[in-house]
Amino acid sequence: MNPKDKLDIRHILSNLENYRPRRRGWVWRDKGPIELGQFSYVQASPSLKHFIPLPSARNLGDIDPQPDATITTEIASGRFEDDIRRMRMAAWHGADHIMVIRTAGQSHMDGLLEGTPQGVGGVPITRKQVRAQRKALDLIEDEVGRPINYHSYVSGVAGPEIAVMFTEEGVNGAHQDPQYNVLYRNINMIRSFVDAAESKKIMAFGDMAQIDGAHNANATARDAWKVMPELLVQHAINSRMSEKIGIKPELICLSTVPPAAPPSPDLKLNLPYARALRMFFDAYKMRAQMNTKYMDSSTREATVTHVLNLLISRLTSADIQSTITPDEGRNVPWHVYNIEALDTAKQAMMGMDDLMSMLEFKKEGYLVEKTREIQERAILMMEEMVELGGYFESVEAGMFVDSGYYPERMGDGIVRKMDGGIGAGTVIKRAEDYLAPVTAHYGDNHVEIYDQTLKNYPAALIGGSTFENPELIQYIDELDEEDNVNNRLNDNEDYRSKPLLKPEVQWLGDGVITVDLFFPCDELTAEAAALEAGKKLNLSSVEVIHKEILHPSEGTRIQLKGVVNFDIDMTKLILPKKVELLPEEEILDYVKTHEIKVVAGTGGSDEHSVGMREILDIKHGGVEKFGIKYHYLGTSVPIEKFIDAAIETHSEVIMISLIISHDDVHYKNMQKLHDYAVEKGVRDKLILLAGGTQVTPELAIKYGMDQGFTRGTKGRDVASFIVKQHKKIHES
Ligand code: Z97
Repeated sequence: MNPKDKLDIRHILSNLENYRPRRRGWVWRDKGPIELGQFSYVQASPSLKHFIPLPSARNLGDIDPQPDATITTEIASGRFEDDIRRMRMAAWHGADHIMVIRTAGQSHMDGLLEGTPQGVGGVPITRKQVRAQRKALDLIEDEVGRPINYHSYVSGVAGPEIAVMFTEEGVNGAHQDPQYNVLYRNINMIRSFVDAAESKKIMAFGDMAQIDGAHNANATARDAWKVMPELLVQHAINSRMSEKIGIKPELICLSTVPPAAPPSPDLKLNLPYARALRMFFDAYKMRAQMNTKYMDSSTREATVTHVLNLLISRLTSADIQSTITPDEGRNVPWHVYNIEALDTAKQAMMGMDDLMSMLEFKKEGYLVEKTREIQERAILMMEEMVELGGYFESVEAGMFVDSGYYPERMGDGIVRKMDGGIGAGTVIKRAEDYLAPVTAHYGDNHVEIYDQTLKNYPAALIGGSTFENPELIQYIDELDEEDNVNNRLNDNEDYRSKPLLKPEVQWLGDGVITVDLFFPCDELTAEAAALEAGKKLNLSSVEVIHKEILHPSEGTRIQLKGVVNFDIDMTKLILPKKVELLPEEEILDYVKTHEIKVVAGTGGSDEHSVGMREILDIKHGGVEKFGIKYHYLGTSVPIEKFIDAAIETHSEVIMISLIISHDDVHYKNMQKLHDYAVEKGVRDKLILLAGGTQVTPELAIKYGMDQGFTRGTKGRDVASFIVKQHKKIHES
């Protein structure tokens, strides 16, 4: 794939019936110290072939250090074809674990779905959808130069069928936890555990990483921090079962969620819990994710909680770092928020690189005592379960997701009956001569009755199953004539094949935009005013997605979403010309023979000098590097002084830095500079340049400058312009 070309979804879909995945199994990142730019990193992984670095990397040689932990992004747009584009963006930002959330309630569907229907809150997981996404990821992993793990769910009444399909299609990881079925989907417990045994056996064969479902107790419990002992119990049940069935311990991942979030004392609650967990489950891997319970509609708040969670991940060495989109609380996870969450993880993790070489945990006191207390409570709970007769009896007794802090019990736990729930009574005992001639089958398959030598390979009786002979796989393209990807692609084809653009948050051509507003009034009035503003802006489907009271009467912030009804014709856009820079040698040669002097400083009452120094100093590749001499006037320099100093020092160039943009003071000062130069009769002899993060070059020119320079400017950009302009003045 060429980074300049869009990923062609029709190409992905073509000949899909014959596509075979390249590999089975999960891949961990290459880990180890790396040297990058001017820095050394310890908890790191090699850089990608193609990447988008953090914005500030601009000042650090555009490096993009990758953490050692696998980084997950969860995608849930409901249209798999749009998810694919998001996956590519996510991979460039550092995701190597793509979790596809499935459509609401797929757990209750008793069999495989086929085709590519649109989903709600996720995509219906089908063979065609999985194959298309794996094929796209195969291209994407080549592009970024790192394996990408593809992941979804092996839960619900179709668990074993899905596990088989995932193994056939090269899915690399899956959630599998029978307790999830029992507690949250009311699927019969006996059926769930039998299905889990079968599913886990298949996942072990496919070398898939398994993530458990304990995080759901955190999201469900009334006081999430009180279920800490129970979470240890849930992890123990699922991981031990998986290990006994044959999943390698290094592929058994505990889904850990910090049970609390600010304004609770976050670390005091979450750190002992994380420690308790890691000490008990040392042999397994930790997959850390955020607690969705505390994700409201503020992306800012979610991001801070995420960073605190990332601190715990670094303090306790998480193996997989999940990133839930910070807009999860609005239930509208859009492209940009996946990327924001990935960048948050990358930024925080690399910012905290090698933290534990500088710190150590106290050997006594609160952390040790609290950790032990949580562990003791978990063991007590296990003991009571054994006394009651086991897991099934304990669920019947409502021991799970009770809002008491065990052994305290509030009597509000989830109660399920052994003979109740979806699929009750569907498990039957295997007959004496039962045989399933398939690979990776759980339990006694009685193969020896048929062939003594094939105990570990019953599928040989039929010449191999689909795991060995993928040509036996039945590929079904579409079942629904209306609800399928072909129709969706035809509907928005204009945005693929014509030069048309529409703003988008998740689906091609969805036309959704968000508007950030502030109204100087109370919350109710502000909300109504925002909806009215949406109408006046000609938006349809207007909705308030977030509000924040800044003060009960002084003001409210509103975030609004709405749909626009226009297209943008790309052919009619006037694109700013890309400025061709002079080669460095040419600039150097010119300055050698033509002395160029600059007067520079930050103007008005502006004290921000860092950006300006970067453009001036040789150290940062500033204009000085090209032989240009400068006279630095300092900060908060009165505008007139620039002109007077230029006259005095016989300088032909003025570089004024203007960062403060409040009330457009930066443009007002540019105009003042120009006017004063005119007044002094020197305007045509001077090159006036203004720079600053809020400077728009076109506007700078409008306000009397020869050129404006904005964020991202390097010394060479300015030196190149000066030389070109100097030539013009002296040649004319
Ligand atoms: C996550 N952030 O990490 P259905 N099986 C398990 C699950 O946890 C889930 C499903 C199946 C979250 C994502 C919550 N998890 C969402 C162990 C859902 C989903 O919706 O019941 O069909 O399957 O996974």
